[in-house]
Amino acid sequence: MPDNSQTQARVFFALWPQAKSRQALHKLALAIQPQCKGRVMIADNLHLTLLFLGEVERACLPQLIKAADQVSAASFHFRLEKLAFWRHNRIAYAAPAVDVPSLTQLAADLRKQLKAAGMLRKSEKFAAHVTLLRNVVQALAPQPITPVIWLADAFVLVESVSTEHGVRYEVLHQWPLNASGGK
Ligand code: 2AM
Repeated sequence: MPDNSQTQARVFFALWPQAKSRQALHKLALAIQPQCKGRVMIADNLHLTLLFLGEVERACLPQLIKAADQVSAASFHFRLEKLAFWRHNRIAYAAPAVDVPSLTQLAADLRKQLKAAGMLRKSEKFAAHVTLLRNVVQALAPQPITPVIWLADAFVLVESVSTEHGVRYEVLHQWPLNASGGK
């Protein structure tokens, strides 16, 4: 495969958990691994994707950042309360048990701003989840978990860099979500 990494970056927007939530999620992943098998995500890589873009020209990153600058939202808390599995991509994930309007709105706003800037070709429907394990062998029944409280006080633009040791995520830009939601 040609190496386009000089000119292209594989990017996505996400929320990154704070230490306490990250540790709780990682602990959960380790606890279920013996039953479902699969590869436990590195704790530092745990995140919730708001919008996956895929490969973009590096030259377009400033434009992307400018578009996301238009998003304005207040910080909010939400709870991850269930563990579930997707068979199509063999992942185990944690997710909210009910829709979180602030989270759905944030993902929708980002999509809207990027679309308006002509930076979005197509994107999948937003499904709030945090991938805990990949290559799951045995999907378990969906189940409630001890709620993991997450404070969303910033969102980030992240580059997914492939290395010989696996994927590394590099934060390219961060947008704080302020207490009031104003700019
Ligand atoms: P996943 O964890 O459910 O695979 C970086 O790959 C992040 O972008 C992951 O959170 C991944 O979700 C998400 N993502 C969404 N759509 C993707 C796609 N088409 N290819 C790769 N990752 C995607």
